[in-house]
Amino acid sequence: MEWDRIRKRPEDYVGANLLGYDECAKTFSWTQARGLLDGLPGGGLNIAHEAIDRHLKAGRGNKLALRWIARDDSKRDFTYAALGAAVNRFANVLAQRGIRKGDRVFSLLGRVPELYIAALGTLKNGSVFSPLFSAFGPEPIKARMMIGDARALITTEAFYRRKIEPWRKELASLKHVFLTECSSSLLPDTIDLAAALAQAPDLFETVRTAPEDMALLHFTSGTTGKPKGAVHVHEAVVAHNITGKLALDFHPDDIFWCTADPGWITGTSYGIISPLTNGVTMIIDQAEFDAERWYRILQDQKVTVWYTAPTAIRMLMKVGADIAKRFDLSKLRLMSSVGEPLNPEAVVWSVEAFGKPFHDNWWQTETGGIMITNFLSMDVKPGSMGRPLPGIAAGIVEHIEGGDVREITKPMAMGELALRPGWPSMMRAYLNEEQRYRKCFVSGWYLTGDLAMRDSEGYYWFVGRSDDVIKSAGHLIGPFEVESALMEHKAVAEAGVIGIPEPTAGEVVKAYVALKDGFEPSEALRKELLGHARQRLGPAVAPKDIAFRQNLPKTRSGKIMRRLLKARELGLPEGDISTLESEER
Ligand code: 6R9
Repeated sequence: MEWDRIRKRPEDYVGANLLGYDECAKTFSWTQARGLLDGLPGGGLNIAHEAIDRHLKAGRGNKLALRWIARDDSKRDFTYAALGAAVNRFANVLAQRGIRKGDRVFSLLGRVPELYIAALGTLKNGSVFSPLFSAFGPEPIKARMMIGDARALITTEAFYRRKIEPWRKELASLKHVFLTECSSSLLPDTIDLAAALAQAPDLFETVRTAPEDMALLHFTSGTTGKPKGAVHVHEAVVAHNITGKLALDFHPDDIFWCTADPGWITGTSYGIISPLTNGVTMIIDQAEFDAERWYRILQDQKVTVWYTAPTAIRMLMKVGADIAKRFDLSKLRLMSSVGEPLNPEAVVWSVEAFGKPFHDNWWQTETGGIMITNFLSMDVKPGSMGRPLPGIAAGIVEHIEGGDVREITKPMAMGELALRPGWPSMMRAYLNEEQRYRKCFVSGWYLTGDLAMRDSEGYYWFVGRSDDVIKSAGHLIGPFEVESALMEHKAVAEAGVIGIPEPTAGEVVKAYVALKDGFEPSEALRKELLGHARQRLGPAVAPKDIAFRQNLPKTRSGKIMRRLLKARELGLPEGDISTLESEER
């Protein structure tokens, strides 16, 4: 098989929503895309209305909206009507307690029905939904809920005890904590969500939100400083809806499975909103990755469109294509992947295992929706992220004097991936961080922080990040947050954190630590620090390895040179070290 190009034949994309890329890109308009949705009277727009009520109005209430598969394989089905009723109950639960438009409602949940009900009920109530990753430890949770001014939280009793209760008193804004999976005696200052839902009415009139009202708050990490809260508004639903049609090729009869964690933006944009606005049926699996289980779900649920991530694909590769062939996966017509570089081998392997390629796509927390993709109707070039969505103008730019950037049009020239701002799901702010937000926009471009190249056919190729942010198993990790947690330990004087390549997760977190006087490196201390970081940060963020150093390389202004730590770890050239202050002793 050809490695550089997987050719699509017309029978591979019969009935695709996007046919003829150039024509579609030329005639596309966001106004038209907005016209596919209902809106609210008086020019309003509300994501939950578009995801549910629009279908109920059109008589599609009996359609299956979601099938939830529990860890023990038991199942719960929700039609659009049943989901709508549960969502209304949740919105009433919020409204009854004085939680209003603009108030921030956080979730710390796995993939359970309450997550979907809470997300949509929050939006319907005009409040702002902010999902957290349940593998976070108390520290990242606290930081995000403080920045976000959390007013309410939905979580399990077990998470609450371990991750919230120890510091809850420090967050005065947090007035309401709703618990799922409660034991018989309720903890003080908490509300049993099931009981509250049971007594709430199942009718609720959608709060009149305007297109520019804040709807979602998604946290992301930078190189320095605290996590950033990317603000998204109700108008984002225009992009969620149309990108679902164009990039994931949603048709009404599709059965869609998005494996993303709910704490990650993919879990909201494409794990909740986009499939529902498109009226498809979603499959939700509570359990973690397991190759056989996944193939069984694809087969038994007759999944037609599947959205997953490179780490999972590499784990499937490890167990081999033969297992895939034991299952009937003939219903599967589109497989997509996002979050990290998808290696060309994985794309080629997918053709062997499934008879069709994975379609890589690219986007970010900040962009709210898919920006670049390999379309069903286009040849796939393994290793490339594909081409920009209609309505999205992308470019490769270089930094020039005076702080400006300019576009490089030469094919395969490397530069920073940039986008022309203006699509509906673009973040509107980093919450309370005007300066950090403004820095993303230069010379009329939004700078993504990723390095990439574009070939002569307009396909984009990912090169790497232009900053020190780490992507491990699809999750963005800010080195500063990890360094700060390590520095809290009494033995640590300095910490530098980098991502090092690892075949399955893409990158894993490694920390370098210099000790305070009076402490000596030892295996026992190394283990203690690993444990400390894991307890504070949670397993998804904590370093997998820690190495001791006498001193860490720093710039003259005192910044730890993570780039140099990385070059040394990997045996690469050290590059420009003119700002290095002192060599390690
Ligand atoms: C949706 C999401 C964004 C960063 C992004 C880039 C990396 C995402 C990628 C990819 C290579 C792809 N990334 N998709 N790198 N190929 N197809 O992942 O959002 O968590 O904010 O991460 O992930 O570095 O800038 P987020």
